[in-house]
Amino acid sequence: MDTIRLTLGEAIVRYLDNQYVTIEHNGEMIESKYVDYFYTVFGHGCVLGVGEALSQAEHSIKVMQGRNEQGMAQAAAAYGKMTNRMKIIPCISSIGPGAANMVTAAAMATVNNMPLLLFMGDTFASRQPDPVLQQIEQLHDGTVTTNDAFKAVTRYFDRITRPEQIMTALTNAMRVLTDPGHCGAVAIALSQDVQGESYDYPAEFFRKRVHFIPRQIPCDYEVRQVAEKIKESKKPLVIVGGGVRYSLAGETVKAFCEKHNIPFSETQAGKSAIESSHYLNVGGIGVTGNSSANVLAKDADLIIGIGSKFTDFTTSSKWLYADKQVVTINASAFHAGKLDSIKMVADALEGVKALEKYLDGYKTAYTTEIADAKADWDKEMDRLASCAYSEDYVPEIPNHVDDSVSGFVKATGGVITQTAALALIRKLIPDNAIAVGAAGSLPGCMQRMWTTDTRDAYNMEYGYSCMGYEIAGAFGSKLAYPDREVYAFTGDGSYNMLHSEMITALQEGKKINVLLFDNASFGCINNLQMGQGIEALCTESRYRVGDEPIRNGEFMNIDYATCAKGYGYVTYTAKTMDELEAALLDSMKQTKPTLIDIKVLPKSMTDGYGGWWNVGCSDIPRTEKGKEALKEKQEHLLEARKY
Ligand SMILES: Cc1ncc(C[n+]2csc(CCOP(=O)(O)OP(=O)(O)O)c2C)c(N)n1
Ligand SMILES: [Mg+2]
Repeated sequence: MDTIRLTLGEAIVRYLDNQYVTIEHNGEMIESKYVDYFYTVFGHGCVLGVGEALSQAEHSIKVMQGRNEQGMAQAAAAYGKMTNRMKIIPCISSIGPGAANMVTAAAMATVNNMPLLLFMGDTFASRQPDPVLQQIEQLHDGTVTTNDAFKAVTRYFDRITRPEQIMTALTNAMRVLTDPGHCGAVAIALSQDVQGESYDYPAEFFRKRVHFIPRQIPCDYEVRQVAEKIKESKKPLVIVGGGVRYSLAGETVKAFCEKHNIPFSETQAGKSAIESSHYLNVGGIGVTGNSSANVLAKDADLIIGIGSKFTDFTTSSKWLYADKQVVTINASAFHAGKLDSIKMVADALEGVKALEKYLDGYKTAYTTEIADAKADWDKEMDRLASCAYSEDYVPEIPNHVDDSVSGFVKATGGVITQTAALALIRKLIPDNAIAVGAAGSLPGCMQRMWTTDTRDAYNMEYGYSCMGYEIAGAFGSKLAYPDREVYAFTGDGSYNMLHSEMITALQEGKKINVLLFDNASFGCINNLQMGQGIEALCTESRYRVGDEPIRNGEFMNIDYATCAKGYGYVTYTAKTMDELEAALLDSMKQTKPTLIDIKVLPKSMTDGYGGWWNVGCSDIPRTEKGKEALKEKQEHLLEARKY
């Protein structure tokens, strides 16, 4: 057997440089080199091991310098998503805190089925330096390190204490990363000393490997079962989930819906699989959905979930259509089996294609309902787009501290409403621009209001809704699509949580655009708090008055444009719609990254359109509003699906 003597670090780099993936689409094989970039935050736990190999060994991988491990790994996960899982950016951190910083990102990737490969420095296998700097030292178990925290949030975890173990670990990593149904984060802990230890690896291990991403073919029995339910139904509604995007099934699902006249709604992960302007596209569904999708969902007699995991919030799955039959097409038997469905375990594209055999001349009984629901929503969109501040302005969200709006205007001078800002941004930026977001009130507004006719132009991380993904995710999206404008839609809360990869974007010469919606609040959480009758507390950025709770003071006015200017971003402050328009137009002419600090009125985000979800609340409410909230919850729970 031919062997080659390499250190563990060198073996990892050489192996990853030789991986390719391929998927069949429209009769052609699409092949992609799997690793073009490697992302690092070096520390003593990795700089001399894998770091040495990345620096010295021969390879074709571009190595990037991360700023914060969570941001780095979130950018990498976004890249995996936006390349439709055809590429990854492996990340490496040091031991201890560096590794711990990646746990959040690993969870986020796993929840969203995004491919993410993480390497973390670990304690010495030899135990000679015991404790090494940053070692946790558990008294009850000598084998536990910080890295054990990854076990709860990854689809595969391994710990390497001998250099030859990496061969099975990397084989398993590729299995998980290319698994269409259960793709997620892989974390491989590398003992600090072992990274530099060498081994006679079989040369065969490093040959070019092309990993075929299989399309799960459904079994005929399940196809017939699902087809029967569709044929019995007069008013079905399709939910397009992220699986439709990953399997490149947008065109197929669209043709299916056209042929049978079935309206389709979209989840956050499914948006931009099919064009927004399509006459059957009724838009976002669920708690963050719009009226057209939610009205039709209530009226439907069958829900057809394609590539959706039915998260309660985005699909309102346990209430909106609690009494309706659900059929599913999903590459994962786990997700397909939810909501007591009649399930078809299949790739979205193959599953939809297979149905045709049994649907004969099936057509739904819809007449004008779809167009009517869409027309109603279009009217509402026009209203939202024209919401403007005035003396007698009434905010969209009814529950607020008396001076929430006036106090904000006084402190910042900003008078822009969030809904009008979104409509203007949509009008001005290119249709193929990629919109990236994750948390706060923006995802709800955008699932309702954001439209695009360009594939893969929307990257909303709403499985984990992790604050901080917005900017990191924008950078990852830009690496995937260097020729398209990319916009991070972030609230002030998310911006403050994490924006460190702005510097990496600058360093890499990648233009991202940060749209910072500063309402000086954790706006959506303040809405939830006050909507349940709880007095505002620590959800608005107000100065503390004496020893009083953070509730009544003046609003803080932070000049984010100046902060970002210091990094080297081209920045703008927009307090009026005219200023926002001018800033957007100018930012499109720039080649450097940009940031617009948009001062948006608190409470000016969209309200609900007929969804409901169960949030834990006190069963001994102390206020009238709290009593109402509890009563409403109990009533809804009676109607809700129990499992
Ligand atoms: C990492 C993380 N921590 C906490 C939360 C809970 N959370 C959700 S939204 C939010 C506030 C968001 O504020 P901001 O970004 O300003 O958005 P707004 O609601 O004001 O639009 C918080 C704290 C979260 N989603 N992610
Ligand atoms: Mg905010």
